[in-house]
Amino acid sequence: MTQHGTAWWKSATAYQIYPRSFCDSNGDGIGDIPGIISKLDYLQDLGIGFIWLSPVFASPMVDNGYDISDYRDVAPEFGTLEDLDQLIADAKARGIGIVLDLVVNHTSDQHPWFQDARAARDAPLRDYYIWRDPAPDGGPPNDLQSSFGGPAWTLDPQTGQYYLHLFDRRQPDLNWSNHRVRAEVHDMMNWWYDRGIAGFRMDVIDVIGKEVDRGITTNGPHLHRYLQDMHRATALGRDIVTVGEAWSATPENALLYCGRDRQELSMIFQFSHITQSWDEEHGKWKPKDFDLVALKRVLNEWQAALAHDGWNSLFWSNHDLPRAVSKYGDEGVYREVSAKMLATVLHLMKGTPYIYQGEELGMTNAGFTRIDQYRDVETLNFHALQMAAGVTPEAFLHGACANSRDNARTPMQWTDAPHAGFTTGTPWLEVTANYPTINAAAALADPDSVLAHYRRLAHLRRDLPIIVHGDYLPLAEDHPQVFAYQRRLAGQRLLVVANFSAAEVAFDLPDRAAMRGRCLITNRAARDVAEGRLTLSPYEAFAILS
Ligand code: TEU
Ligand code: CA
Repeated sequence: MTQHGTAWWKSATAYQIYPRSFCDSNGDGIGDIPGIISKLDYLQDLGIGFIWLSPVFASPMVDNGYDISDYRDVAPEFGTLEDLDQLIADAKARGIGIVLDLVVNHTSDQHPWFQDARAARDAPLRDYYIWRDPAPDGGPPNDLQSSFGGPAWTLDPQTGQYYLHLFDRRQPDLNWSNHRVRAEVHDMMNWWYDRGIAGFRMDVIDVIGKEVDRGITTNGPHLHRYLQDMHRATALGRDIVTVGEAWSATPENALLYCGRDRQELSMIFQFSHITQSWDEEHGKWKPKDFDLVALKRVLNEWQAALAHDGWNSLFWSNHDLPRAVSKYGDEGVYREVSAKMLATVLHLMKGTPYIYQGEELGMTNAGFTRIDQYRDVETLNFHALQMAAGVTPEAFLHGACANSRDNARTPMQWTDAPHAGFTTGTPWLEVTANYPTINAAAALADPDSVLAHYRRLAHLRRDLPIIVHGDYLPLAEDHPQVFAYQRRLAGQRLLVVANFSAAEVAFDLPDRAAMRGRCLITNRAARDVAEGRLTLSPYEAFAILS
């Protein structure tokens, strides 16, 4: 095993916290850092190795903190810098690292840099952002579109030029081709590293190398040079983890980000298993069922691409996506068993698994059916655009109910008390109605809960090198209901079989995969033998080790 092979973040289970919705300590309806500190015992008991904390920095909160106005301070609704230092220290004392969210493709329009830049064409920091003259007809310089709908350019009347924003107009893009911008980011990252954080998750990092005049945003010509410069200036000599959000990444270019000789990132979040179930034309706003064969193909391709170099990050959900059990499992009678099945399949693959807060309880989509229940800027922007384009409110809400980002942002369900024990005040976003049954207190009291299953998986990963380092061999790739694979390390073998359907399924295990051993984990009756024709219960999943 090489040094690279034994990095601490490979045997860790990660946990993502969306601070606004995790735990409110002071009754203002907004989750905060003292609230997170009060739940560290819960997270330690779950067995996690690091927390990815969505942004807690000063922000006008247009995009819940993904619009930062001061990279070196904490938003008052989340607490103080001292609270964050305390969180870093208290987590470290429990063997948990804190990974902060690096949102540097753009700032808030309230950031002092943008305030300076927009004041005049010759402002000292003008070139920190991306400005272009209007097209001859006065319109935007080109037809680049914002991820949140509409043109990616907004005219700033003060100076008569357009500025670029790949997200909301209140999130202007930084000009990464300016070396002063890059140096500012590096300084800021080192300032945080010196405070003891364990790493950074890097927001939309695949767009920083853009060349807007050629219409290139993702995977631009300068991307990897910037990432290598960043690594050299900040990460070198530190034992940290970095994970880049890269919607455009493919198995073909993945190693450019995370290959061992690249000196760029530890791993990336790739999204091809997510987007394969999006509508080709209307994206996520027109819900489509996922196809298990396609899903397996994509995940298996990523396993193959990073089999000997690089590293996968494994996730079903995050703060931008629907709840895992709602999307890939069953919200009804099989909720718990299907949530455990999904966890089993994901956590026993090769890579670092990420649990999104509440997933370990089998939390479900919000399922809001009225537009006034939504708070997410992306949902509200698209709603306005689609209404203007003549889409019916029902059609839009049908899509939002399945895929709006607010589905995963409802408050964490701690207890069966009012507002799920998240707050004593009024939560900023409605609590999901099922909290009296789905909550952490109930899960902690039940040895068979989804939570207990996640805890087992995290502990197995810590104890068994085959889960971390074993080779991955896909099985039954064309089976329409079953996800199965084998892991191998030295003389050991691990078999994982999962039924992705609510029906009983007959599954002929290939002879080469037949197993007799020890049942490591299951959501049904224990099996220690698997050979020949297996009859799998609805959503059954098991793993056998020999
Ligand atoms: O997300 C990137 C991004 O492209 C998403 O907006 C995505 O297109 C959409 O949500 C898919 O459902 C990152 C953050 O994770 C997100 O929360 C931010 O809003 C966005 O960047 C801008 O910072
Ligand atoms: Ca609060």
